[in-house]
Amino acid sequence: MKNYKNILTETEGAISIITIDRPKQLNALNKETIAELHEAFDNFDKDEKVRAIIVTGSGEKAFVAGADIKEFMNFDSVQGRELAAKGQKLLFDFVENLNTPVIAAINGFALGGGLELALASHIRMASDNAKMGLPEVSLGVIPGYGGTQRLAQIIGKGRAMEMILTAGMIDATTALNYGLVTEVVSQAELMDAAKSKAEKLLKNSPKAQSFAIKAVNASYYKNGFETEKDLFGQAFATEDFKEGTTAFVERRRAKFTGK
Ligand code: DAK
Repeated sequence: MKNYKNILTETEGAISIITIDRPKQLNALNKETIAELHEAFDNFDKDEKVRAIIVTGSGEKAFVAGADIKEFMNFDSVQGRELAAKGQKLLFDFVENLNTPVIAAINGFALGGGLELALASHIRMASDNAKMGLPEVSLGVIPGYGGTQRLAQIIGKGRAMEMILTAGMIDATTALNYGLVTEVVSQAELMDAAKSKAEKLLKNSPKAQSFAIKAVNASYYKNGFETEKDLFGQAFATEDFKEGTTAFVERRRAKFTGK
């Protein structure tokens, strides 16, 4: 297992965990951390034994308190654009379109780029002390890592507009009511709850899951119905499809290989 400077990685069975580990800076995302996250997500995604990835933050206070303000505060518009484009490509769009399902275990503040990382993940759950928001306009910028798009997609335009324009934070109960997270538990229970959510993913076809992720995402970028049809067609050519349908007919549990 590779040693990183700003993140910790571990694998338990088929579940890998990435922990952003800059607790003194409330796990703020600087360029180096984004590059390390890219590498870790990419490596786990390419490892056929890894079937679910949990991303969380170190310590009891924060998931991620945003992009590292100290790093981008002196950037000009060219550097700002470059930062946004690079960050999107390496981390946010990258995670959203990963083949392996990603669960964000939001264990405290998820602000700015931190909430945007959670929004790019496929499943979000939170501890009851979590606070979420996009405070960018309070810093004179706008969310630059897809937050204006993905927050509205997930909780609706009205609520997203209010959160973004007020730069305010919502608590875990409100996030649950908004559908921003699907489960809230105590902080002590969060990782076990995330692992048990991950376990539920393991019995299904990884190939079909990766197609489903692409099909769900497609409607937000281009004609999702066409993409769904393409991927639906492609799924018919997989071994998992054969195994899944055969197991159904034979009344046994499917043994998927991801092929
Ligand atoms: N960046 C760097 N350091 C941070 C940080 C951040 N985002 N958030 C916290 N820290 C650091 C603090 O500076 C402090 O460091 P020391 O002073 O001890 O050295 C340490 O973490 C502990 O923070 P506090 O002392 O502030 O702790 P409190 O409990 O008092 O407050 C807090 C917790 C989460 C409410 C507070 O830390 C806070 O408001 N943090 C900032 C939240 C925020 O505004 N985050 C940034 C969102 S904006 C862009 C693309 C993307 C973005 C921007 C530009 N371009 C393409 C240009 C994205 C921007 C964002 O993410």
